[in-house]
Amino acid sequence: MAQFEGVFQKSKLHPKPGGLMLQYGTAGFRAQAKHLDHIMFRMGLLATLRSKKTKSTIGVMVTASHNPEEDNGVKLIDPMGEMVAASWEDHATQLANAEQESLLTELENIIEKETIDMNEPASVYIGKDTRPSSGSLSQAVVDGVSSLGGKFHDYGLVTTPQLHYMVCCRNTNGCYGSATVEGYYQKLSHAFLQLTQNAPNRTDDQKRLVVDGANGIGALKMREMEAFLRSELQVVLSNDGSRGKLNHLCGADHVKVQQKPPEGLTMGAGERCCSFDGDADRIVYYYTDSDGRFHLQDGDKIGTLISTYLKELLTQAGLDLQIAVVQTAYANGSSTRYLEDVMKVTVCCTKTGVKHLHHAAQQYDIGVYFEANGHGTVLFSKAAQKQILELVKDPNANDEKKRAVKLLDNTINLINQTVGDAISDMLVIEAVLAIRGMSVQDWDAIYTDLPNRQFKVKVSDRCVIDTTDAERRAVTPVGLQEAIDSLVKKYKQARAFVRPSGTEDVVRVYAEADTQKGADSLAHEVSLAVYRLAGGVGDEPKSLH
Ligand code: NG1
Ligand code: ZN
Repeated sequence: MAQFEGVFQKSKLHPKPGGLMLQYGTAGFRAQAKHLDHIMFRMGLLATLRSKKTKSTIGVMVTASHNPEEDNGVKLIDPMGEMVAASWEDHATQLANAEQESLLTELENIIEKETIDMNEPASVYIGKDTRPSSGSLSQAVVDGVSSLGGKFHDYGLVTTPQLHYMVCCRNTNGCYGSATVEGYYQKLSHAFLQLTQNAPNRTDDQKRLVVDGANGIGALKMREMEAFLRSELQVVLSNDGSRGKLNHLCGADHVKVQQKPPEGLTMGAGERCCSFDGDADRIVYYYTDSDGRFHLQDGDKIGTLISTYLKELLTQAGLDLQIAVVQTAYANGSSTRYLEDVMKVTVCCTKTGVKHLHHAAQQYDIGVYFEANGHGTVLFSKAAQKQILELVKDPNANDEKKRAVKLLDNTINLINQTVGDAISDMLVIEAVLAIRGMSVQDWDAIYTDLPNRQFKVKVSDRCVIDTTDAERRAVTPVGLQEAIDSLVKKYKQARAFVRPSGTEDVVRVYAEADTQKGADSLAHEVSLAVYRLAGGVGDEPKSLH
């Protein structure tokens, strides 16, 4: 234990409140910021061990994404920029919950289980969002890394996807790009400018985009990036953090869940608008029509737009690559039907949580994955990228093929393949709309969403709900699925499911039907079934109407 004396001494400065238990959930640890100092120190320790184990740089991002400003959280990033391996999530939970006196024992358990050579060097990249608590919490991560003798690079304020990008750049020795914020802007803007050359004669109106920065880090980074885009995208930035509170009545999550525009945004009729979330790894688009009706283009519409565009390019380029769209149970039924029946692309459904979608997307030549809430990206297999690059260089390819494959190549460079990225996704969408000469209304008209509603139900223990079939059916408690089935039968084109949240202490209820009234009423009836059969607490769920 002598080698860990420094850790032991330092850990006293980041004591764990006795009895506090937290779990590494869907998106790392999340809680009120005041409970997280010891977690950050310990995640600094764990990232250092992970770095020694993988002989690579590991990332630690301090953020609570779309949660309220008072919360905070932390996510670990693996060598290729992906979420940390599942087995290490368990180590994270163990280490986080060890009482002060057993911290070193827990650390040694992990070292032993993973056969880590402590003589290996370690390198950790650290980033943080704009929350007031993020500064001191990221300092606690630094303390953790240094107390185990690891090296760190603190990028300070960056979006979550920027940090994922840096980690990937570092571990591919620059093949993915240069590991600086400037390198990120250069790579993406270069690809964007190349793509928009295929859409000449655009008016300033067409280049204009209203962006809701959720009063967070995405707004700061958009400002920095603007000059690189050379007016090919003319961003009108709102909720830039100069006045409003982070994620408060704004941001992608608010817009998606409330199905209405954020506050603090001036929207002209028909004007293209988008919202980032608090750490800029999610995006949704929207507009209001001339009757003042709000139209949302969520992750499903984004996935559809991008996969349709890519499929068309593959056909033009004559490339035989399999493209698939990965969704979750929250995907609107209309989007799934459109993709399968009209576009004839493979659709696959996974459990909620980016890591599940990411993993499924890796199984295809081209895997487009988006959660309905706007988190997503596109993965190109190594073989697919190789075929595309070879065709780019092929002197015998005809003009149509050449044009298509160049577009594919630039699109690959514009996409942040490590993780969903609001800025990168926004640029891809803007480029696709420009190249295809589509307005936001044309995009919206690809298919019509089924009306839907999401509710939350508080229960005493949300773990009593166990699900199967990519969370579309409840296995326990007894009788719940039967109750849902018979409720669904009462409505037309209806579907409903329930699952315990991985980020909040609630059960989530989702319903869709042929009318909004039907979806609302079905969601309410299912909420009541959850409340009654799964140990609801507090007031009974109330009807919206
Ligand atoms: P939970 O709380 O497990 O539903 C939410 C989102 C996920 C994902 C994570 C991480 C919904 C219904 N769920 O998970 O899609 O984004 O947060 O941020 O939107
Ligand atoms: Zn986020």
